[in-house]
Parts: sequence; C-alpha cells; structure tokens
Amino acid sequence: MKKTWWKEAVVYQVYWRSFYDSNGDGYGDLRGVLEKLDYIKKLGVDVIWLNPFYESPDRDNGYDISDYEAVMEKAGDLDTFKELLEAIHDKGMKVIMDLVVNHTSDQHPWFLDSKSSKDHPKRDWYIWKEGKNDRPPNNWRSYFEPSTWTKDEETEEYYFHSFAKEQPDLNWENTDVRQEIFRMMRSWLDLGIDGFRMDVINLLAKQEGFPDADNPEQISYLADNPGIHDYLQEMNREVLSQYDVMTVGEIPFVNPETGLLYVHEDRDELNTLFHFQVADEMPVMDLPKYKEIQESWYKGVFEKGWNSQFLNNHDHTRQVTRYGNDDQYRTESAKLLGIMLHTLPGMPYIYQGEEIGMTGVRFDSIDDYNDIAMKNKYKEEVAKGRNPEEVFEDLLLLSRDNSRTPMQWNGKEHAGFTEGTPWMKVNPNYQEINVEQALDDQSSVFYTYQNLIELRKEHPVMVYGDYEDLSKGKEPLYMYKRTYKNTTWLIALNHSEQALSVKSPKTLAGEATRLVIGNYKVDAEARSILPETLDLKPYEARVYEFVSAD
Ligand code: TEU
Repeated sequence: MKKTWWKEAVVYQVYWRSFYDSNGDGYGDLRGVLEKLDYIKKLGVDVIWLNPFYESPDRDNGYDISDYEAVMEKAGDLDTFKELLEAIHDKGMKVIMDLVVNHTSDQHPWFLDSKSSKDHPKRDWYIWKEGKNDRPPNNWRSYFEPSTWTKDEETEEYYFHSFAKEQPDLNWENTDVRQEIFRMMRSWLDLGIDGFRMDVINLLAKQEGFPDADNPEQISYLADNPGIHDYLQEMNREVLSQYDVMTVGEIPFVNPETGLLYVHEDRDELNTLFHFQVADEMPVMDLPKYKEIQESWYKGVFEKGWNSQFLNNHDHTRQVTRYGNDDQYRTESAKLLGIMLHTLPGMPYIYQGEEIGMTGVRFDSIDDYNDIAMKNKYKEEVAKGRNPEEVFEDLLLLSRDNSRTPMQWNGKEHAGFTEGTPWMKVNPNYQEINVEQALDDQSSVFYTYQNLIELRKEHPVMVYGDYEDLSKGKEPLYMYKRTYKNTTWLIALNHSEQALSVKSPKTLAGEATRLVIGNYKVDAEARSILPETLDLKPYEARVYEFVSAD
C-alpha cells in the first residue's frame, strides 16, 4: 500500500459563515478563520477544508456559485483569502477548497447567456429540453424540488437542476465547459491550495436520454452514470496530476465496489471519497448495520483506495445528537465517537464544534431555520395538505441547520461568535458548551480529540493497520482490532447508556498492555494488563496497545 501525506492527515472542516465573525455583520468570514487559526492549530489537525466562499447569491449557502474566481462579499475578498492561505501554510497546515462544478447559480453569467436564447453559443453549457404536453421532460425529482426541471417561459424549454431551481446543472458533455472548469481549477491550484473537496462529483454525467424513472423518489438515477469516470480521468490528466494535492469526492449512492472505482490508486481519478451509506441509511445509530458498513468498506477499498471517516458535517446533524447521547452522557459519548472515528480505517474529518461536543438544535418555528432543503421540503409537504406542525417535527432531526448554528466560542452574548446579530440563532446551550470552557478543562472533549490527532502522528497502526471486527452480534459492544507490523490496538466501545461487562479476546486477555486512550478513569491494573473481563461504563471507550517482540 502506498504511503502518502494525505493518508496520514486529519481534516478539520470550517463552515466559515458559522465559524467566527470578524467584522460584526453577523456572518462568519475568512478573516474570522484567520483570527481563530491558532485554535485550529492547537487541535493539531493537518488540513482545513473551507466550504465554498466564491461569489454567490447564497440561495444554498454558497453552493450556488455566480463567479468561480471572486470571493463572496460576506466572506471577505481575495486578498484576505491569500493572507489566510499563507498563514495556514506558515502554521504547517494545508487547505482544500470546495469544488462545486456539477451546477452553478442561475445568476452565473454563463447561465444568463445560456438562458437568453436557444441560439446563444452558451446554450449548450447547460441542459435544456422541450417539455412533453406542457409537462417536464421526465418524472425525476431533485434533491430540493419535486422536479429536476424548471421551464423558462422566454425560450419555452426546461432546464435541468439536480438541486434547487436556482442551481442549474452544467452540461459536462460540452468540451468548452470542461476546459473552462479545468482552467478555473488550475487558477486556484496555482495560488497554492492543497486540493479540493468535490461536491456531488459523481453527478456530472447524466443518464442517456433522460428516461422516466420507475421510482422517481429514489433519486440515485442522478448519480454514477456512464461517462463519469471519463470526466474524472480527464480532470486528473489535465489538472490534478500536475500538482501534489489531495482530492476527496462527495460521492452519494455508491457501495464499496462502485466507490472504489473513484479512488482506486491505479485509476488516476480521485484520492479519497465520502460515501453516504451511514448518513443516508442510518437516521440513528444502528450498530449492527454500522459494523457491516465499516467491514464492507474496509474489505472493499482499504488496500487499493482510501476512505474517509465522518459522522457529521454541514449537511448532517451533529453526531453526538444523532449517534451518541447529547444529554446525560454528552461528553462521554462525544469522546467515544471521536475515538471510534479516529481508530477506524480511513481519513478522519472533524466538523467544527464536534471537538467540543456541540449538539443539534431545536428551534420553535420554521422561520428560525435557513436551510433551503428543509424550507423547500416543508413547503412541498404542507402544500400536499399535511399538518404544518407534523411536517415541522418530521424535518427537525435531519435538518441541515442542526450543524450550521454558530460556533460556540464562549459564554458571552451570541457565544462570542459575533458582535452583531448572528445570521442564524446560536444554540441555546452555548453557555455550558463552548471553546473557552473546553480549553480550561483538561478532561474536555477537546483534549481527547487533540490526543487522538497527536497519537495518529506517532502510531502508523491508526493509519495503515488492518482491521478486524471482534464483536459481531455482541451489540451494544463494538470491539475491533487494528494490527500493523508488531503492534496491535484493541478498541472496545460501549455504545449504550448501560454498564457492559464483556470477555476480552482470549488471545489478548492477561497480556501486558498499555491503555492508549479512554474516556473514563481506569484503575492501574486494568491499564497495564488486559483483564479477562472488561467492565465498561455507559459510553465507555478504551484503546489498548500490544507490542509483540518479533
Ligand atoms: O450535498 C449533496 C447532498 O445533498 C447529498 O450528497 C447529501 O449530502 C448526501 O446524499 C447525504 O444525505 C452537497 C453539499 O454538501 C450541500 O451543502 C449542497 O447543498 C449540495 O451539495 C448542492 O451543492
């Protein structure tokens, strides 16, 4: 297996608009990231992923771009970005940007030209089709709308959008589109960025002929279509292969077999991926399923490609709420989830605030929410005649806004995020959960994450170790081992609110060991000799190291 800098990295995701507001306009900004860079450095991460800050009307929080080479005014300006980039590099970290090239904003000049006339040279930069009997060209639904088609009354044709109508899809069959995107990518890489997170990159190729779907609600027809690998191999050949960068593709709807095709090191496409078999198929922790998913991706990808480990991001509810316990055992379960993600095979991603155990949120009204996906779905469901209160309740747990509330820096007004009025309400629990409190408490979630990141730099078993699940059918226990050369780590996790006594693996019980990390105090004996029986407290996590002589 090839060793690379990015395989050994831990990535910190900065959703800058909720990270820190440096100018009091209520939005976080790039200068805010700069002002808090020492905090990120203290955590010890290697790479920072910045969500999109390109010029945008901001209908989908920057994922609707109207100028790929300008900086959105509320984020700052290009000079500030260059200052931030230099500071990140000076502190020994790298930065990857969000590449959103499946679609643009409907206010992008390219789309305004394309829309202006059927004969405009840029008409074919987007996907236009005639309707059928005054109906959309087919029955597909988009991520954010009941249909992937919106009619332009001027030219009387429909344009295609996988997301909101304000996000028309680019036509990747058009060579000029691809060449323009590759040029834009080079301009950012030449500035010195260290790679890209590629937004829904497996949606670039569309199904030939746009046939009706048997089940339009199952929108996987948007992804993984013939031609996608040709586009990515061309992108790699023309751009990525000329730089020492990392790429992570956001690749919904794949399994290990189809996912490997994007990240196989011999295929010259992408380095790593986010798959969504957990996020899309596990609304709450389903430990047997989670173990199956981990094992299938380890067996399917580990040797020849590279996977990521994450349980939350700007699109997914905070993991301690969704998969842990954000009440009585918040810190214990936040630490357990962190220890799990950093000891499973693959690159760990930390979403801002995860490292202090920030939780999901519950506001009282749909008006307190910002997310276009949630608001569109609410409108769609209420329009069907459903009770608005019921619809609101249904949307709460998985609303993307759960993870977009402002970063909680301290217990002062607006959690120290802004001197102005925050663009989004702060989670009401900010006075008990904030960075200042975490840094003052050596037993906080923060220091568990800092320790995990430090351990990764010293112990190749965390990165390159093989993986074996030792706990099938033994839930709520998740116990697995990682082995690399003469080192074995045994990870024992109690995913429950109850105490749990479990037999240690016979081959390791009684063996001399070292407790590498845990989230409870462990008596001296159980720290140096693996007990026959492990008595785990609620949400207790322990990692033991065994080093054999040979
Ligand atoms: O998200 C894509 C998206 O919504 C799905 O991949 C979803 O995240 C996944 O299936 C798990 O549920 C990306 C961005 O992260 C998101 O913020 C944007 O709204 C969207 O693309 C459109 O650019």
